[in-house]
Amino acid sequence: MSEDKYKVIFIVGPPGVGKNTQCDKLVEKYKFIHLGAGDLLRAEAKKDTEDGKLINSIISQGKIVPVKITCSLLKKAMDESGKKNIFLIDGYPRNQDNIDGWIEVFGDKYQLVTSIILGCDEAQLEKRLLERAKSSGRSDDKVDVIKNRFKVYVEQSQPIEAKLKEMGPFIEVKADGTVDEVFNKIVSELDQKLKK
Ligand code: UP5
Ligand code: MG
Repeated sequence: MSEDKYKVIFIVGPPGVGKNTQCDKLVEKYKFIHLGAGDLLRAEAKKDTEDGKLINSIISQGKIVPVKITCSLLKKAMDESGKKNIFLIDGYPRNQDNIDGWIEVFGDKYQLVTSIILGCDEAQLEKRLLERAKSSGRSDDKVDVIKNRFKVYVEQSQPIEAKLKEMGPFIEVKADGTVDEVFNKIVSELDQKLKK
């Protein structure tokens, strides 16, 4: 692995599939640096700035924020934390624009260790999100916005999973078991990728 490159794992999948949940466990085990694209955007949305207002409005409709904003937040967070370990980037990329913007910013200065692609059927995910909605306080955890997030996932995010598979190694896991079952499946494949 070249030391001057950003080492990256992308973890993607539909709303509620367990990206944050699995990232918490992966960080505990491997000490990766977790960067949730949605978390960074939600933090930025709290600011009383033009970008903040735009992000707020886009997230509350379940649409995708322009890549310039998301990618610069990711790059800033990566540079602030140094290249001490692999960056676990959660919920990004989610459309072709996100991939193009990433390549524009990072060019050949990154190494894609692997993508982790999670999947699960919508009915189960909707149940999880509606349960979480009772306490999450997220503006997008509402029935109609959840439906739009799924629609955006199917129309824009799912199609670019094929691109991720072309960009580097990948792990594909059906995330419909318990949290630990899903984690164990990821770990068994991830350990192989990290050995290479
Ligand atoms: N849970 C988790 N795993 C479980 C399991 N195996 N069995 C049973 N329950 C399980 O989990 C969701 C809920 O399910 C939790 O209550 C959990 O306990 C339970 P979580 O780990 O939070 O799932 P996650 O996949 O992280 O779901 P999230 O809702 O965060 O996914 P989204 O992709 O919708 O959200 P994200 O924060 O990534 O993005 C939000 C919005 O930001 C997007 O809609 C978009 O508007 C914007 N955005 C961009 O525009 N660009 C980006 O690059 C990123 C985000
Ligand atoms: Mg999440």
